[in-house]
Amino acid sequence: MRTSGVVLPPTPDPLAEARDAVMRQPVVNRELVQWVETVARLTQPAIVHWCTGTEEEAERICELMLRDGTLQKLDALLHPDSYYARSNVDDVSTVQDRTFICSLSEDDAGPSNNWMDPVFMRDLVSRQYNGCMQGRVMYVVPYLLGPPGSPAARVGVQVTDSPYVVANLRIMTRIGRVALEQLSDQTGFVKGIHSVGTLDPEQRFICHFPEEELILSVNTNYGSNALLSKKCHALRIASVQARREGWLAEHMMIVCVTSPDGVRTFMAGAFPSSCGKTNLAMLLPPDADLEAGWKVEVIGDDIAWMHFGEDGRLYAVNPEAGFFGVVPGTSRECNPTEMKTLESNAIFTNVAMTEERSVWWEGLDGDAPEFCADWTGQRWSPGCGRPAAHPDSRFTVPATNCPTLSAEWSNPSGVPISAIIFGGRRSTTMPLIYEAFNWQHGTYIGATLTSEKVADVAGTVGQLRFDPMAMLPFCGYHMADYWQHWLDMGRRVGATMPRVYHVNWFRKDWGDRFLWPGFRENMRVLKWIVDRVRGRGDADKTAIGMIPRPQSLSLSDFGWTKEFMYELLAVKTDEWYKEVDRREEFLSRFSAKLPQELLDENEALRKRIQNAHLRSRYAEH
Ligand code: GTP
Ligand code: SPV
Ligand code: MN
Repeated sequence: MRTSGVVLPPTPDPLAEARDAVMRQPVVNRELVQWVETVARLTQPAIVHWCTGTEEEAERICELMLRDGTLQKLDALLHPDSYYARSNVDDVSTVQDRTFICSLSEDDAGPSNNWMDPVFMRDLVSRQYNGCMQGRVMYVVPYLLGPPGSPAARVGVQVTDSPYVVANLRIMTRIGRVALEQLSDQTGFVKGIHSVGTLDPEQRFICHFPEEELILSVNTNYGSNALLSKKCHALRIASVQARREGWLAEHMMIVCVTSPDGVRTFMAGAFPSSCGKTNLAMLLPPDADLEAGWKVEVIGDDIAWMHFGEDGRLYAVNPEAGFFGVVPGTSRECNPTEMKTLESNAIFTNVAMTEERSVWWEGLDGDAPEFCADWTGQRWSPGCGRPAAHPDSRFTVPATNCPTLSAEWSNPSGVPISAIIFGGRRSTTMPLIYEAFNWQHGTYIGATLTSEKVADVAGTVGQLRFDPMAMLPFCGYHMADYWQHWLDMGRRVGATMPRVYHVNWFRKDWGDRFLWPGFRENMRVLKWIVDRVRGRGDADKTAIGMIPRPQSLSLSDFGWTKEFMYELLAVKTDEWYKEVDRREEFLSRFSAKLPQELLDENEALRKRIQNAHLRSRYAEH
């Protein structure tokens, strides 16, 4: 019996091979075998390849892609074991308008999701799948989300005709044997089918069937449209499971902050896409803090699954095993740890490639190359008027590449979370940091999280968008039910919820410059949070929440003026009046199911701002 392999000629009966391959796996799950057979009958591949996750398998798959030009090898000295890839020019980001929640009831998807009838959608996508893998390989990729042996871990199986997806999934999750080992004949698993198809953006569909725990994706080969383990499974499907089972599946990074006395504080942080999770997770403390013994370590950079422990606290695991991070803006100056993480074993997609087979992007340290090939393959030179790297170009690297990866990252029990941090890009209104009064207030702060749009291809910069808990594109069910679930979690008997914070690294001065240096200096904010959760740290009670006194952030060593610190931490009532009105309008879009508590919080905030305004007027006279 020959082993399955991508370089071998087509077998006459791919299904027989699938059956044989799965019989050689440690556990046989009949449902899995039958499902794979059904998919193969529909898509008609020449070969069915069950991924085992070995080095040799990865090498063979990459070899195949080097030959057909999907991948290019980067210079072995500059970027050991790293590859360069380009996606189709109209397949470059996740696409909200092609993403569907196909729950049985439209009301379960809610106003912030695109809903489609599950029977209609399954039929439509199945027609796209019909014979779509003829003459090619169908890869079956069992993957594990979460640390092996963890009660929080879940299995998914993605069937795909894209070797590029297999190579990325292998970095992003634990694939092959380790996943099948967690799968007995009784355990359920999330099913995902993906085909590159024609890449026609008009026929692109990313569909989620929460009741069936099924994901269908077609005519795309980029990012989490195609790597179904990430947003489709670990957030959209998992958020539905989490609600049903009493846990949280969140778009959050996870870090461990160790203070000089050796105490570890675990924090989770939800920032909308491209707003700083990876950078905060890989934060290198300023030299003075390093010398004093402070340490920040990564547990996750994008997704957190949080379950109650026996002590009533929330314990987080990172379901992923790699980072799929934003490239532009990454530099040694801003984030040396992130740059070290990228040194080897990386796949870069949609950045620019230089003559010496190195990569380049906007924001990288040093000068731009005289010329290079841009993300579309065209000749590029500085000043030509186009970016060389696509604004959402990304890298894929194994988590173990990161020099500051915490030993706790694969702890099956997860880590106890003391603080949840929300933050978006706000040029006004939001102070550097504030603390919620309690869980309900924190839930309200998360539910009304906003961010200004960054420069993208559509070119609508600066527009303010609500992105509740950074989950707007990723919540697999009705947003108001999701807020209710957050409130219910806090009311569970014996629950000790984390404290909740809101940060803003992006407040600007009159000259449109960032007030705050950000990056390594964000450590000052993390240290204040550590102080607060340990019952210390000075704070003033304001209308919006608890705000640090400037001295408790030790800002004076910046040599900044009082006025400057005021700009950074001020709560300006005129700005907050507008904010409260915007929030009311946003919350009311979820009217029928909206928890009353959130409206109450908004009204209470309005009153506190009015009172603060009156007090300040009174003080003036
Ligand atoms: P997703 O992977 O899309 O979920 O994004 P993310 O939240 O992990 O964002 P990431 O850390 O990759 O940051 C995205 C962009 O924000 C990059 O261009 C960074 O340079 C920029 N950024 C991150 N942290 C800071 C900061 O503290 N200050 C400033 N000014 N920019 C920052
Ligand atoms: C995000 O957009 O939040 C990402 C990138 O992390 S992707 O996984 O493609 O959605
Ligand atoms: Mn993300």
